[in-house]
Amino acid sequence: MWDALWLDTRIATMVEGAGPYGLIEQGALATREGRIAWVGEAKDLPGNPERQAREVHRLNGRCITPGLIDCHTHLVHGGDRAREFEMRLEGASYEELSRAGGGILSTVRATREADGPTLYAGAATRLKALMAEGVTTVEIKSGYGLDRENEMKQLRVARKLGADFRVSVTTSFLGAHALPPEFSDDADRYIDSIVRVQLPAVAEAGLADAVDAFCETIAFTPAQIERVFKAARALGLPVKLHADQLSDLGGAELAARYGALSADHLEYTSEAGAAAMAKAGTVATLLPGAFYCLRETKSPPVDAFRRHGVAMALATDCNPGSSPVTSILLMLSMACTFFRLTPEEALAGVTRNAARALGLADDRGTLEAGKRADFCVWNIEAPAELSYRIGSNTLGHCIRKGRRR
Ligand code: DI6
Ligand code: FE
Repeated sequence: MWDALWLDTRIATMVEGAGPYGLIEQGALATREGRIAWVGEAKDLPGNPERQAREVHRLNGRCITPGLIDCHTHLVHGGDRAREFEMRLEGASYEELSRAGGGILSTVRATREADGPTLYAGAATRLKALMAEGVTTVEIKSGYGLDRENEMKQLRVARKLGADFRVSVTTSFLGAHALPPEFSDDADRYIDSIVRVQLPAVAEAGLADAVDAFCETIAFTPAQIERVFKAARALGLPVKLHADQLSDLGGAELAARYGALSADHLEYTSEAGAAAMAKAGTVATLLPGAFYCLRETKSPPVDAFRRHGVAMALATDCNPGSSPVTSILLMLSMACTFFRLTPEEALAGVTRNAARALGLADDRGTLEAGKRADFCVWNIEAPAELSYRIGSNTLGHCIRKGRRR
């Protein structure tokens, strides 16, 4: 006996190689104990639906997709950067503001000043906005504390959000995000503190599921990041990288060399970088919100990713500086319009490939028997509408671990 069965629905399973969207036109999906027990054509159901499940839901042809996964956010942070937004409109560049001690460091000041409950309240508001559009799994980075105590404060808030809300939270330790002022220009000494002090404490407390870093002229060099990645590897933690966002420092190649789950941004990634990522199975996470806010004109090399077979994920990069975005659906639209992704690629980017970018592909990201019963019921008839519409939230409701949220 199944716990519940959904009928009269078009199911975008997003299973790779199963045709466009892995679509099942007259679909049926059954759950048991929080997992998908059966999914397929309704006509192939093994018996009378009403006798097979305790509850039967008929959806009138509405679409089901996997629960959406936002695989790159900086959701937990203090303050905002609305003033910086005004300054950028008056002509200052993101890099200039950063070099003048604004940018990431202004959020570091605000995050250090904020206590846990304050950080929690701000992040909870943003999390609810993501959940309202069908997000069932979200990654949250640290990176605005930049010392042991404050990085751990951010990560604890992220864990608490995952415990309190009906959403799965994965965390990434991003100590190598910016150089904090107390290390005045001695980046190598700061990297020492990451590998000797911050990372061991974070790992010991079980606060990080992955380790991330920012490889950029305004952040850290590949050599510095290698030290962080080696330390992560020694602790058994997978790595990710903010790579090639503003310039090509070989970030994609660096991420690939360390078998990174994902390399993110990638506007300036070369063909060789794409090839290296393909070989390593590193996912390309595209962040159209940051591209849009920084008025970037160089698109990530989507054609090269396709040719080499690099899986592409999409995320909000929700952060107070370069991407104050809390709409995952808007990212689908922007990825199609700015980067020329197909609506199918865009949806794969927030489901199957986002799961891969978090190392969760065995458990989530597609609708298949055995995977977690996280899915969305949409008030749409065709999955392309998720990318096509702008500013309309067509979510009907969301099922997480088999239960309506
Ligand atoms: N790239 C980003 O998009 C965020 N961090 C990073 O390395 C932006 C962070 C910020 O501006 O606060
Ligand atoms: Fe980011």
